Amino acid sequence: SADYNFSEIEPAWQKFWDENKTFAASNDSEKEKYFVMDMFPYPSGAGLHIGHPLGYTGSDILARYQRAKGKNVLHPIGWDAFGLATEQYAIKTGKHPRVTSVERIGHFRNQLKSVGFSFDYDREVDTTDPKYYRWTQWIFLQLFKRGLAYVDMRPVWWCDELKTVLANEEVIDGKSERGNHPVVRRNLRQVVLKITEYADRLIEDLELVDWPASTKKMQQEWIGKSTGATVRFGLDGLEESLEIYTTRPDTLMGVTYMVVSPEHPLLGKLTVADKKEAVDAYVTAAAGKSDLERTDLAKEKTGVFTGSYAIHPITGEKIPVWVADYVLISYGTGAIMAVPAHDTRDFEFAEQFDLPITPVIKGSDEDVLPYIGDGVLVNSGEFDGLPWEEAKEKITAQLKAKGTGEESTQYKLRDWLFSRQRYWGEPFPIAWVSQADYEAAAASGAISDWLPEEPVTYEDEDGKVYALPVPPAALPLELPYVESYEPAGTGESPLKKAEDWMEIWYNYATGEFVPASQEKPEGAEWVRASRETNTMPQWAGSCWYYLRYMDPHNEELLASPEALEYWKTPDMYVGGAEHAVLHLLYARFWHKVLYDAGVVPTKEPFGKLFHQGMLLGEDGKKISKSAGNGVDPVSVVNEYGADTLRTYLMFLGPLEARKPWNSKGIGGVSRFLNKIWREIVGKDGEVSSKIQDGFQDSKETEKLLHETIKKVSEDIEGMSFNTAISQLMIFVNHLQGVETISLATAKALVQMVSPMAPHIGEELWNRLGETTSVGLGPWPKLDESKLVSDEVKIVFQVNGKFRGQAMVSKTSTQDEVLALAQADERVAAHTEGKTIRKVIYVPGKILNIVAN
Ligand code: ANZ
Repeated sequence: SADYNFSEIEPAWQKFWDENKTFAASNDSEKEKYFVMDMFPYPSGAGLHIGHPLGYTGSDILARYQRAKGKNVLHPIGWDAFGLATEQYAIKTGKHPRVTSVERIGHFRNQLKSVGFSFDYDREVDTTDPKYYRWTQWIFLQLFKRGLAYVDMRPVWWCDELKTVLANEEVIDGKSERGNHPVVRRNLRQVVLKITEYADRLIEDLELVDWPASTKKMQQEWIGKSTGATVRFGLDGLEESLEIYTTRPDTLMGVTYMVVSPEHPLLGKLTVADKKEAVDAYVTAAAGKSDLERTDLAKEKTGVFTGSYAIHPITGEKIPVWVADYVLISYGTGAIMAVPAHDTRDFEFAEQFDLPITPVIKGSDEDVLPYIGDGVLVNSGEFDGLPWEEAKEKITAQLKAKGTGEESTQYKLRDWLFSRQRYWGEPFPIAWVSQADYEAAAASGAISDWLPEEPVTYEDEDGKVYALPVPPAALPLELPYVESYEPAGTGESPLKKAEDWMEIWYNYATGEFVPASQEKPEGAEWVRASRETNTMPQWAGSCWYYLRYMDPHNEELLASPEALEYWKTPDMYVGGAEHAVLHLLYARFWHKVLYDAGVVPTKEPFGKLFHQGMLLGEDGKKISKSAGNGVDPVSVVNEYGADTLRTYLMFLGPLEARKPWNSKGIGGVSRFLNKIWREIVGKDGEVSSKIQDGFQDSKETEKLLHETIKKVSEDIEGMSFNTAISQLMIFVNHLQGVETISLATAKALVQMVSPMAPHIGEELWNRLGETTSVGLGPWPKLDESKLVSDEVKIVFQVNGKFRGQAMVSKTSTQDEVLALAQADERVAAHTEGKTIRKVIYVPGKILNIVAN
């Protein structure tokens, strides 16, 4: 039709892309590769959120641009479909998560397609597909055999209402972040991964990646490496000593009291009879608080004196030992030496309980306490006058000589609690067996490659049980179907209900199993076993999905070595900063394990990372259901078209900026696309008569065209899409004012618009006579020589006086310039009726006519 009718052309081109697999990446290509990836969505009940097309449009523009530039582009999508969101949606709707997952994925895929993303849908991954999680389980076995997995009783936050364990980050003021329900500490058996073994590499290798500085810093702080000393203080009247960790051994002479955390194993012994009641009450109260609350600087300090004293390792003085919840059991040794003169928390505590405050570091005369800065030692006996850095070493050395302390490095990073008491997750590929059966399996050699040096065990009611890995060839270990997947109130996984799966006769050589209720099959490899009741957390599937995209249908390997070598890692990874810590840290950890295992050729999974900023509601507030300030991308597509939504999302401001949605501006972008349409399509629906094949564009048009090619290309590569669009707007405005344009220029315009607005791009490309997809290029070629103008300004003078000026070609002859000058009205007015005596021409500057 003659008019821009997005609701007609958009579905038509989407169908074309689907049918022609226009955006399929090839694993067998001579072309340079380009891998651009989004953080994949979890297809929850709510469907597409405006934040999805925001980031996804940015990466899609980049993908389309690189494809048009001739690269072999891998731009995949997948579904992070295990986890709480899907499970809860299932519980709410009464439909099994298997069913709802498939439904939600289908719905989500359709919504994404309606926005016109150039994903290679043949490479979709779904973390809940056994063909996918077979490899998630396989990677777990890699961790298992390297001794990086173990089982432990862990105090975890338990929420009765949600019937689940929560992470520290999910607990705020003793309530669940979601729903605000009360939480309690509970000891549950957990599978734990030794991410702490990789702490140093996870810090060091941040140097290898091109990430936002703030994200690198957050990773560093999360790992929280600090160096100091552990010091053992003797205890008055007790055999044990109290070990503390400090980053400031230089302040040892300023210790005026000690603190143990409420969970400290020595607290019972330290507490004297008449303090017992108060200490017990205090410990109970502390159990209900989160770490965040306990260490909150703004909160009033609380604590109780235990009645016991520690002995200072240098002075031999008696120092009171307190219990207080600002000391956490999970960090250092769970006990501290308190130096109120130089530590803010200790200072507040000392003020609160009237404990002595002894300054031992002097910066200047005006130091106010607590003084946190550097300086020299005072009130420190033999160490007086030493600069603090030197004092750290001297004091640590003296402690070491006495055997009461040594240098020590601590990390905030804890081992990764890698299990959930939930149904909708990957089953652990292990079987719990007796010690005798474990030893028999080990001796048989059947799975010796996959056994850790130290067996993974835990203490069951009936004794110790041992974890045998499922032979990799028997993977996946499929999640059994259960009717009722609601979590049990006991903290046990609903998997317990799948009794025929849980209690089994198990063949350790083949991984086969039959229900324990049946007769034991023949053969020495058949042993009695139980499955693990926990499932993996949702992080598992998202730790390695970028690798599966490279070779998603491989039945033998996670991905072929050739595919891994060719695609390496994403050249660009786009996603929200909310994943700056955990997802990225976990994925980096797994990647390094796979690197150590020789599976991947690179040390880091994501060389380049970009965070899109948060899109706020029209009211400038964070979009939320309760605020009712959401923007539904699908209704914007229906009203204005996907191309307008995409272009507008990018035009709102820098992609990385946090900014509000503004429905007022969308009409302007819609008009911009209409204007482009009008430039190319005539009133009769044919190519506009303004466009002529072979026409020589004016110098001005040529120059602006090449300026636009340069700016749009550079801006897309630099993820600066709003400025690329502005430049296109300038160019289109210019073209509007021009009578005729060449077909080549029209095509260049269409090509440059199409990464942002691909449907109108395809349509106009096609109408201009092209038969292949605009997405496959070619991208317009920049001619640098066109950027510099070949015209110069010449000033016209008559008898030495300024009478006018004009732009003329640098190659113009004197006669040509003179003709131009004489055509100028003001020059003509001063030469009229006179005789030209002489012409003085300075090329590039002036033309002076001497006349009388
Ligand atoms: C004495 C001291 C003097 C300290 C001073 C600080 C300043 P970072 O740097 O974060 O590693 N600490 C140690 N273990 C703790 C625990 N389990 N819970 C709460 N606080 C703990 O922090 C290390 C410092 O935090 C340690 O150094 C200790 O206080 C405290 F002028 O020891 B310091």
